[in-house]
Amino acid sequence: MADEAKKKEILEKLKNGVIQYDEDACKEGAQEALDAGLDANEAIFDGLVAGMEEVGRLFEAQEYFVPEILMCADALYAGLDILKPHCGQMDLGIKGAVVIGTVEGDVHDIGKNLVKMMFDVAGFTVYDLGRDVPLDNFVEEQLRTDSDLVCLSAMMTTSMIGMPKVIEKIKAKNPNCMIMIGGAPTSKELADKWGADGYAEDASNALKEAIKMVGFLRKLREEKGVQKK
Ligand code: B12
Repeated sequence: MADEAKKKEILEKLKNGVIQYDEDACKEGAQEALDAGLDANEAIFDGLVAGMEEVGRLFEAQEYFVPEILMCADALYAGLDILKPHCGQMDLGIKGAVVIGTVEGDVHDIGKNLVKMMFDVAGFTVYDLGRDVPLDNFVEEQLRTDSDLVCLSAMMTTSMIGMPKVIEKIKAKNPNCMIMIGGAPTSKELADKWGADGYAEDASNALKEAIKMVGFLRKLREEKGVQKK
């Protein structure tokens, strides 16, 4: 385990690597984190993601524009590629199947990919539709895979309005599947209003929520004596 000063230095390197869109610094920082025995999850969220939070502030202050942010995202992904395989598997007792994607009109996928990563780490089966996903594809993929959950991500107020449409269609076709939404403009209030079964503000809470939801579904199926396909 890294000492506190070394740990702080590595997390700063990862954070600044994203802010300064320096892919090499992110790759180096990621490798240093692993070599120093830092928890990969911590390096991702307290290093790389903390950097992207600052990038968001720079964008709002109009100091950064889309080209810079694209390079920041590339730098984040360069570090993530190295750290992700080292996020230890967890056995939390429940493993579900999830369809996940970012809704139509929205290409933001960093948050969605972090949520997916948490599901992978917990041993869930994940069907990732990617980003800018046509709304009907969520419905079709849920029916094809008979997944327990569908997770919808949106990062823009203009794209999140697709969510209630998907929720309505899935509920009409398969009321036995649960839907969770997330992404910066969404909220628990919107989830309730749109008839989603869950909401989480970040990736680790998304996993906690998902485990509760899958547990609930399993219990319900047992009570009704329903077999999953
Ligand atoms: C990176 C970024 C981009 C990158 C995306 C790269 C990529 N591969 O994702 C690029 C440059 C492509 C981009 C483009 C645009 N962007 Co942009 N972008 C951002 C930025 C700076 C960071 C987003 C991010 O990755 N955050 C880090 C991750 C880790 O956080 P997160 O996404 O919130 O995810 C966490 C939670 O929300 C949650 N979560 C996420 N999904 C889900 C799903 C479920 C089911 C659950 C439970 C939880 C969950 O868990 C995640 C991890 O903990 C934000 C600013 C901000 N403050 O958010 C703007 C922002 C989202 N973008 C914005 C805009 C306007 C645009 C553009 C229209 C700009 C333009 N003029 O072209 C385009 C849109 C293109 C499109 N059609 O989608 C606005 C949206 C405003 C709004 N409210 O509608 C923001 C908020 C900036 C701003 N303040 O104006 N952007």
